[in-house]
Order: sequence, then C-alpha cells, then structure tokens
Amino acid sequence: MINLKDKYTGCLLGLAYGDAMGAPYEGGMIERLVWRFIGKTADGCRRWTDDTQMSLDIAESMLAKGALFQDDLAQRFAESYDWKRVYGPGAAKILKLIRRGCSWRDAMHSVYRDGSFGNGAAMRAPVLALFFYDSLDKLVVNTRAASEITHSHPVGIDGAVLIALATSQLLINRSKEEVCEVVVAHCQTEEMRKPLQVAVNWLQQNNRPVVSVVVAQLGNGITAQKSCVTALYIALRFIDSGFLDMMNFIIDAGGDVDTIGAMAGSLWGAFNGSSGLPEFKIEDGARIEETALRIYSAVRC
Ligand code: AR6
Ligand code: MG
Repeated sequence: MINLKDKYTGCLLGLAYGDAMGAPYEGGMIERLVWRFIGKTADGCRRWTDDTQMSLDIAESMLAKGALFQDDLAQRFAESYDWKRVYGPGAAKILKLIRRGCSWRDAMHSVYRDGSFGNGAAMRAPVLALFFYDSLDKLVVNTRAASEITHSHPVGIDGAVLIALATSQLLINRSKEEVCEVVVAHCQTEEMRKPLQVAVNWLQQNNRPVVSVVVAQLGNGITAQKSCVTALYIALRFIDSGFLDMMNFIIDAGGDVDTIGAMAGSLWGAFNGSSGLPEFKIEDGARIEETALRIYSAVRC
C-alpha cells in the first residue's frame, strides 16, 4: 500500500511532469520552436508552464496564510506571471491588470463578461485536494474560490471542481467507479455532464477506444469542457499502467498536451505515488517535492 506522504509528492510531481513532458508538443510550429530554445534549464532540466506555477502559487499562499485568501492568491498569481510560462491569453490579460493595481474582482470580468471557461482553473485544482482531501464540502468551496480569480464562468469552475474531487478520491485509494460516482454527483453544468457520461460509460464497459475517438468525443482543447473529462478519462484508463504509457497516449491525442498532461499526471500521481513516477530531470524538482511535503505536514498536524 502506498503511503499518503508518497501520494502527496506523487500528485504534485505528477502534475509538473505531465506539464513539462507535454509542453514541447503544445501549440503550432512557432510555439514549438520557441519552446526548443526556452524549454530547458542550463543544467538540462525540463521546464514547466503556468499549470505548475499557479499550483505552487496556491500552495505557497495557503501555507503562508494558513487558509485560502483570494486577495493574497490573486497577488501571487500576478507577481509570478511570466510570458515564458505560456499562460492562456485571457488569464495573461487578467494577471497583467492585477499587477498594475486593478482589483481581481474587476479584472476577472475584463476579458469575458461571464468569466473564462478555459481549463486554467482546473489545471491548478489538484493542489486544493492536498489541503482538503478529507472534506468534499470544504474542497468544493475552496476550489471555487481559487478558480474564480481568473475563471469565474460556471464551466471553468465545474472543470476545476471535477479535477479536485477526482484527485481527492485517488489520494484515498477509491476505485475508478467510486471516483466517477463522486464527480458525477457534483457536476453542475451540461457542458461537463455530456462528456462525463461518455467517459463513465467507456470505463464501466471497459471499452478502450483509440485515441482519435477519445479526441472526437471528449476533446483536447484549452477550454474546460474540452479537456477536463479527457484528462480524467485517460488517467483512470491508465491508472494501473506506467506513467509514460499514459503520457504517450496524451501526446498522441495532441491539442492542449501540457495541461491535459498536468491534470492526468496529478491524478495518476495521487494514486500511484512518487515512487511510481519515472526518472525525469525537472526544473525545481526539489522545491515541488518539498512543497508537497510541507502541505502534508500542515494538513496532518
Ligand atoms: N467566451 C468565449 N471564449 C472563451 C471564454 C468565454 N467566456 N472563456 C474561455 N474562452 P483563458 P486559461 C476560450 O484564456 O484557461 C495555457 O497554455 C478562449 O478562446 O482564460 O488560463 C494553459 O496552460 C480563451 O483564450 O486561458 C492552458 O492550457 C480560451 O478559452 C490554456 O492555455 C482559454 O481561456 C488555457 O488557459
Ligand atoms: Mg500550460
């Protein structure tokens, strides 16, 4: 049985590994070319993107403050913003506004009046499960609060809640069926419910469609409705296989590879622990592991 401490580091490192392994396949020709120049540190470690940066921001804010404070978190998101981390276009604009002194409550509606339904809130949601895995109610409330700073659209929030809940269930060794039950019960939007039903049926019937069918039915895009269920489905399908087998499937699926990789990577790592992860030279690996251990100590004390 994998111990909870190993699952904490597995979850956060899995997120960063999936992000960094997927990043070279993200975007068109130009983006990939740019990443070839900036995607590695001087000592050859693979860099991660906004998925991991914003997860670390949440962890560091909550560890410093002892709880989730949206004002502090918004400030940290804005201060960490760096174009080289390939933020989503809407999130980038919101964070630059906050940096210039705009309140996050005003900034969050400045790009989309109804808020963003990008997958940017879901990609950073697993870290909330590390803080609240033992209370579904607290996990949902805090995930919503951490999401709405940049993603206040109900679908953006629904995706984040789905990923956070699934992470929490895998941390406590729930079966695929139990994970599905919990996420279906909390799903609030039709946009998320539709692909979720498809994925649940595949998992229940042990139907293993080829990658093109997965992409056609669940999506591989940068919106929450086209990526969160995809990541959940792939993580559960590969939960008893190797991390690299899962990542190869995600890379074949294409599209938003780094964020689908980050979400699926954290789910896989929450279940299998860091001892199951492959050898991989990642930027700031020690900081990521230490952050997971600091959350573990804070939560378990
Ligand atoms: N109306 C129309 N289009 C929308 C709306 C809306 N209300 N909300 C989102 N979109 P964004 P993210 C579309 O920009 O979610 C990075 O690489 C719109 O096309 O908020 O933070 C991350 O790592 C918008 O540009 O970004 C993620 O992989 C897009 O959804 C990815 O980008 C994404 O929303 C998304 O990050
Ligand atoms: Mg990214």
